[in-house]
Amino acid sequence: MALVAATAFFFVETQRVTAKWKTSLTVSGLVTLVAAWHYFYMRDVWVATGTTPTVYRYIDWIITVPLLMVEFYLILSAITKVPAGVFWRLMIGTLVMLVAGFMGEAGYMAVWPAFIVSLSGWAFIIWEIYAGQAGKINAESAPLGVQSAFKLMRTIVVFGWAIYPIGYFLGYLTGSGPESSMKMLNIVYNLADVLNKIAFGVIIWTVAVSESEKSVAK
Ligand SMILES: *C/C=C(C)/C=C/C=C(C)/C=C/C1=C(C)CCCC1(C)C
Repeated sequence: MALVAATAFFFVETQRVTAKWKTSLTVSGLVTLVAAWHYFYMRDVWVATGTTPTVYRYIDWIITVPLLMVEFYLILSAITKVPAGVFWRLMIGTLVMLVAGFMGEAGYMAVWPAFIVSLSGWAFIIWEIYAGQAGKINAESAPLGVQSAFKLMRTIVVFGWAIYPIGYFLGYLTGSGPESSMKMLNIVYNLADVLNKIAFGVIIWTVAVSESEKSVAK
């Protein structure tokens, strides 16, 4: 329900910001919309079968995580010209991370190797937004307001996103009973989504509003 409310908020607030920031806010709203919809499916699976709704969770992630990654590209594009390579590196890292994670969780691959491959996809994304071209463009060409939003967003990608591999580890790699660890896995993933989808969107909203007000003032 928080995801539904956040969706309404982001869409309505697009009216308040200048044209080049509208896309970023629309994407934030799409992320929470797609996730809310999948949570209804996930809840039904959980209630009906008592099992982890892995397939719906990953259908959600394969749509929403690339959209979250695009936000880095979009907020930089709102202020300067960004080469397409930045976009593609973020997408490739995301796909490696999610496809390997799915194969591990769904039983198509052993859980440990899948974990390692998935971690390396995530590491690649982190490298791009800190030390790679995306990080450099931010440091060199972005106004201060955008820089601080970019930095907060990438902190979320490190610490907020770390919750998922921890959940995977607790759910699959600790060797406790499957029943109790599945509950843990789902609680951890659910809480992580609140932070990484709603709070992430709110950061973008903050910079979109403040940058828009600046350009109106000028
Ligand atoms: C809105 C949903 C988000 C931001 C989901 C993010 C998911 C991850 C960062 C998942 C990462 C994983 C690893 C790094 C290793 C283990 C397998 C995953 C897929 C849980």
